[in-house]
Amino acid sequence: MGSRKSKHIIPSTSLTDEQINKMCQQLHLSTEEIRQRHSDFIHQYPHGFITREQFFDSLNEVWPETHIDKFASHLFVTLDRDRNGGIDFMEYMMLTSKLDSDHMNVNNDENAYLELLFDIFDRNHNGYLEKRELKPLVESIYDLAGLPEDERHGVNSSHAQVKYLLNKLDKNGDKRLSKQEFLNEENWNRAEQFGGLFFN
Ligand SMILES: [Ca+2]
Ligand SMILES: [Ca+2]
Ligand SMILES: [Ca+2]
Repeated sequence: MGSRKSKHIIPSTSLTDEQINKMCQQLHLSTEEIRQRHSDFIHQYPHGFITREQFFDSLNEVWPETHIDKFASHLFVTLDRDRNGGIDFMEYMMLTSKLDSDHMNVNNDENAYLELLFDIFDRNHNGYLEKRELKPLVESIYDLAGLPEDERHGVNSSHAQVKYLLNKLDKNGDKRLSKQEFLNEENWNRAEQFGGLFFN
């Protein structure tokens, strides 16, 4: 047959023992729990993956009043590890493992939220958030917090907020944030002005 589009997703509705074992180890869940979640997942997504459109729709349900598109794009790219344009069960479980909640309501676990943000925005996967990665992070948080465009200037411009965050969180002064620096609760207490947007 002729050439296929590169973004061809092969429907997969079964789980191999190997996949189950891997998830048991990585996510600290029992085999039964994984099978149950898989069965729920397949019930909701009979082809075995979440399309980009479905993903955006479900986030829109969680945050109906906010502009989630940019954040959703970043999140989708992070989750779609094999870059095939769909989130399969294993990719999906990486998200739920970080957010132990059905609706991403993570107020009671700020660290999980921050860790997820770190992973999403560390786009080159080098273990640091650099300036150019912090800007989209700030913009996404503004979107999620519903900060109007016309209020994003002066001290609230993304440029100023990146500077502010680096000033508060970058403890060793290398102009980038390690995960440790980013997850440090004490640092965030000092960066309260911005942190309020995360946790309100
Ligand atoms: Ca995928
Ligand atoms: Ca990085
Ligand atoms: Ca640093």
